[in-house]
Amino acid sequence: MKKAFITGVAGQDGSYLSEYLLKKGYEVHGLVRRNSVPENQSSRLDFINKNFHTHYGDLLDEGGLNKLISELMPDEIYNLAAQSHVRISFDIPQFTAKTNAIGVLNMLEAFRLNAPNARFYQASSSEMFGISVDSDGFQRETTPFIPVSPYGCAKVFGFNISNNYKKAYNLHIVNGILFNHESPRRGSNFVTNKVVKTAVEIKMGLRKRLELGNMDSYRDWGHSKDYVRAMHMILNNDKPDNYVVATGKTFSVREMVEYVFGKLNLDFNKYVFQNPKYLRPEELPYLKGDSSKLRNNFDWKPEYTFETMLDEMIVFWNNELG
Ligand code: G4F
Repeated sequence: MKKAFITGVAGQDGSYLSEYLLKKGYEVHGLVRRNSVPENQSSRLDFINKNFHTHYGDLLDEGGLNKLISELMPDEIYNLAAQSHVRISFDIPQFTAKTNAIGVLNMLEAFRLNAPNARFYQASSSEMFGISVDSDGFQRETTPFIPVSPYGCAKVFGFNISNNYKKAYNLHIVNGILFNHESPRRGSNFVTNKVVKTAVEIKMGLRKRLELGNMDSYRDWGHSKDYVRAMHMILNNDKPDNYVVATGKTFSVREMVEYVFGKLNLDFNKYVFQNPKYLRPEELPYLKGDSSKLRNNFDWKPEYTFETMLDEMIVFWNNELG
């Protein structure tokens, strides 16, 4: 039985990845940051079975990471934990940099010193590209990074240090450069789930308005379930390498809002307003990923479309709130 260790296990991707690996027969161990509201730690983990175990810890607690990895001796390590909200990274830049940059280094050291024969997946992000776009309108593995947020800057460090460790110490380390990915399990302060949840509340008469920031940015939105499959494939290839994971299609926030409200037979112009508090000091205006490298090397393509992903989220909130 293969053993996986996942940091950020209580998050959207951590929970879907755990389910995916448990189905494949893995023993799964997850790192959970202690929170005073226990439901916040376990709400996405209700699939718990006998091969699933959680451990308290934090990416900034090197001693704890060393202890856990030396005790567990996992075959696969997925470093998904992060301060994952881009706008909030402007409010807490030092904490974001510590967690998303030094936290990666702490994990790499715990892995290198205790379980160097394991394989290590680093959750890198399309936010690293920032304002950089190739002339054909795509971002890909060779596109330079020009990050525009403390989050993006810290993720670039995580990407660079993991590549450095791979070469310097001959370790099996891979990066998935994931574009935005959503699901009913997405935190409701990210734009897709905020829009879907609030639109359903408006439809039910529970709310009157939706306040957003910039509606003119474009994102390449996929589904988290499709993307955790890619994580596993990338890590299990014998040649460690870095891959973009994306749908190759881009939509503006406004188009996404229009689709969701339209599905609920609502005219979004009547309900959606801009609130400057949701604007960012610097915005990433446009993302569209070219995942040809991944698609040419592996049997991967997304099962969800932009529309089926949002439809699933609408059904979820209708059931949850209904
Ligand atoms: O949903 P978002 O907060 O996602 P963002 O900033 O693109 O970051 C996500 O994707 C990254 C991958 O590129 C990940 F690395 C990162 O961890 C995270 O998962 O915002 C999407 C867009 C932005 O342009 C934002 O300005 O929606 C715009 N937006 C407009 N109004 C809003 C809002 N975003 C949020 N969160 N809340 C709003 O009210």
